[in-house]
Amino acid sequence: ELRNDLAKLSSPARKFLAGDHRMLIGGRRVDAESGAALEVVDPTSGDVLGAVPAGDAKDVDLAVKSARAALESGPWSRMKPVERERLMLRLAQLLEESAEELAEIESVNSGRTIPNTRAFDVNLSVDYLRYMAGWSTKIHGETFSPSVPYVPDTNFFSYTLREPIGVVGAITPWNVPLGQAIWKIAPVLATGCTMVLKPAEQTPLTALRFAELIIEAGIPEGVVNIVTGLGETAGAALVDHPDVDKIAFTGSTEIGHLIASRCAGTLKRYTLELGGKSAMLVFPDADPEVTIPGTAMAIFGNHGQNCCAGSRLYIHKDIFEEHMAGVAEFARNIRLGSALDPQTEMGPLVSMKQRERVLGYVESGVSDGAEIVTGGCGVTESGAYVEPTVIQNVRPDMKIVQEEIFGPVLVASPFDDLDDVVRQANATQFGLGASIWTNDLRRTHSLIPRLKAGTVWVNTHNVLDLAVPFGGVKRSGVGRELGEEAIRHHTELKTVTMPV
Ligand code: TXE
Repeated sequence: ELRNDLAKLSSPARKFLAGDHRMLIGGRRVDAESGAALEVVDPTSGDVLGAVPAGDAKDVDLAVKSARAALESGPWSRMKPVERERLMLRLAQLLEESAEELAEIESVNSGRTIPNTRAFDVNLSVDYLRYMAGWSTKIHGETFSPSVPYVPDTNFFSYTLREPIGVVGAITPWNVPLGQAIWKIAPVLATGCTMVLKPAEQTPLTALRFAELIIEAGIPEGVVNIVTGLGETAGAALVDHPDVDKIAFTGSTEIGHLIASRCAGTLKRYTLELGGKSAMLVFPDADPEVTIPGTAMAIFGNHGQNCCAGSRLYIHKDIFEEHMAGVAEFARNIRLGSALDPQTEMGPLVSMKQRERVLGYVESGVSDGAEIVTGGCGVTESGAYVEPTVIQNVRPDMKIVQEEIFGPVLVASPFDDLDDVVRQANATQFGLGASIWTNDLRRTHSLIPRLKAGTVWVNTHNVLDLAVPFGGVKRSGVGRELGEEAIRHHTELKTVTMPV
């Protein structure tokens, strides 16, 4: 079944999809000032699911003003951390109670299966709201005993305060839509900041449903504002707005560059979580029962639409054929289908545009002389499906080895020499993740410092822990999300000094 049967949805999800969708500004559900709207599409069929407001600079300005007011004079600014914690726990509870509805809406809009959206957009988000709620009451500065006083003969006492960074502009992508939004919302709430969220134009629906839960939880008006719209209008207006203190962005490296340069104008703070081309190094001593499904799922999980997807596979030459045969068989056995079909293991990509982009990369690989081992095609005329694809005979300079494809496409090569494979693993502009598959501890420890990546996994890949920092080096990003690092990136230090 390659189309979604929307009649099978639960009645809350059907009701939401059939209703009008509005943005959230200053605690009110509103249309765009211009009255313009954007269509939202079901990628399994290309059918239009509905429309959302096409917000622009005017709406962004209203939203930033309401975030500023909430930061400086609303009840939010006077609230004790323990009260923020209570509101966040209430929000987590409401999300948990609406889990099925939100997972269904997300699946229909993004093409990903229900087990996937339930796990990564809903359950993980519930956990993250709870985890971050705990941080609300644990944010603190440091004290300094007088040590190197600048003025002779006087002692000074100094301490630091960790204060909210201010109004945060968050811009999120479509690969894990609600999950990405809540990665941005939770630290804002924990630190007492306020925000304007601009979700990806392809997948805005769950953020708008979540807006209703934000109101229901009793989060004061203006603390979280959600403006839907295009990147070049609503997104750019948020980045350029003089009254936004920080941009938290997840998306392409290209737009990340643009945002960094625009933020320079007002010296806004920014964190960027950008693209990746994560390498996986497989050694002969590792257990094939672990490495074959492990490396295959590292790329095919979430249809390859993961920033840290294991998209380059380097296999020791002694096990190259065996490992490739296993991965190719795994790929061929993945059941493609519509997101709502319980038999489906992989749904469509997010859009036909993304499908064309991914298939374009496959074609470029073939014309550069690479060989398709399995897959390589689209599946239907109107659905955004791409077969799980494995490619070999690649050279390090090929586009398919250098650029992020963001689809179910794996490029594989054999290696012999350790120094050479480390050089190849590091030889892209990206540095988000890498994984080492071996049972040799000495080799593991010697390789970890040599891999230029924000995360190195050992005998696993793509595993995230909400308490553990996540982010990239090189052009994969700036700063870290999750864990205590997210708190640091949403606060500013204030130093206080007095004579004693
Ligand atoms: O990303 P964009 P796209 C990569 C992946 C994918 C490629 C293109 O390789 O194939 O990017 O995807 C907003 N000012 N990743 O085009 O454009 C946009 O509206 C401000 C990796 O969808 O970066 C959306 O909300 N904002 C990645 C968000 O940026 C702008 C996840 C991401 O869109 C803007 C997504 C502008 N000028 C794509 N232009 C990851 N790291 O996981 C666009 N946006």
